[in-house]
Amino acid sequence: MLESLIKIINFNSFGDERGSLVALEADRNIPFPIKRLYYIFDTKTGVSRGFHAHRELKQVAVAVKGSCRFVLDNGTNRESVVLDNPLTGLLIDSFVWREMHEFSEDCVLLVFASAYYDEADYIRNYDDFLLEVK
Ligand code: T46
Repeated sequence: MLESLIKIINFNSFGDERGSLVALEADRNIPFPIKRLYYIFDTKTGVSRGFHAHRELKQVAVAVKGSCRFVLDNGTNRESVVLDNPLTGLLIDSFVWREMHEFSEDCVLLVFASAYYDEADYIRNYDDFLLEVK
C-alpha cells in the first residue's frame, strides 16, 4: 500500500482553567532542528498560496487560528488535508509540491522550517518539479 503524503503530528496540550498551552521543541515533537519560523496571516478569501516544492527544506505547518486546506503532491500522488486545529501539525517533506487553498479570514498559519530562507531551494514551476522528482 502507498504511504500517505499527509503526515500529521499531534501535539499535547497543557490545559487548565486558564486556557491551553502547546510546547513545540526541535528534534522532539518538531522532527528536525528548527532554523526559522514564519507565520502567514491576514489571508484573503479565495486567494491561494504556495505552488512550489523545496529541494531540501522540511517544514511543519500549524493553523494556530482559523483554517486552510493543503494540497500535497509528490509527482505521483496528490492528497489534500484541512488544517483547522492548533493541536495538529502537518509535516511537509522535501520534494513535495504544496498548495494552500481556502484560507479562512482569521487564519494564522505558523510554519517551522529546517533551514534559513533560500530562494534557490524553491522549485516554483510544476513541470520543473516533475523533472526533478523523477
Ligand atoms: C512554504 C509555504 C507553506 C522571505 O523573505 N522569507 C521567508 O522565510 C519566507 C517564507 C518568505 N519570504 C518572502 C519570499 C516572497 O517574496 O516572502 C514572500 C512570500 O513568500 P512565498 O510566495 O514563497 O509564500 P507562500 O505562502 O507561497 O509559501 C510559503 C513559504 O515560502 C514556503 O516555503 O512551504 O509558505
